[in-house]
Amino acid sequence: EPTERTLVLVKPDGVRRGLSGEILRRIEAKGYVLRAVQLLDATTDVLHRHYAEHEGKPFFEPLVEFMMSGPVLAAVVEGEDVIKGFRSLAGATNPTEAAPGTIRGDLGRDWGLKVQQNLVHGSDSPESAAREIGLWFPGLA
Ligand code: DAT
Ligand code: MG
Repeated sequence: EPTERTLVLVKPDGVRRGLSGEILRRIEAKGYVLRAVQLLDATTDVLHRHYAEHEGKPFFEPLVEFMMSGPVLAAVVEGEDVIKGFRSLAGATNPTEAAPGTIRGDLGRDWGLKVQQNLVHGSDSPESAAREIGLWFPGLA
């Protein structure tokens, strides 16, 4: 079967804390390949589309605001079962509950804010990955 791709974001908290390199290191150490990487200021349009599934939830607007609080590192990551595998590397959504050994478990914490600053995003299905890669890397083959 063809190698799978996922969309990874290092969120503004991760970039701000200087953890982009550590997070990319873990991805590469696992054996996944970085196919495209860019640092950018996310627009409200891209973020509303990226998080469309959460529109209307109480944390939605604070989440979009947080995602615009600083640069985001976006990456297309390739590898066998990388969609599931990266979410496993990332750990549970809430950093307090994320297992040690995971990105969120080792490096994240609950900052007591309304939005969980959990360092990374990873696509949750092949459909999401295709949609999100098209959104963040419109020119990518
Ligand atoms: P994940 O990022 O693990 O896929 P998700 O898709 O359910 O989690 O939610 C997207 C982001 O929204 C998540 O990374 C942090 C934020 N979020 C989710 N649930 C939240 C909640 N109950 N309170 C505050 N922020 C939340
Ligand atoms: Mg999600």
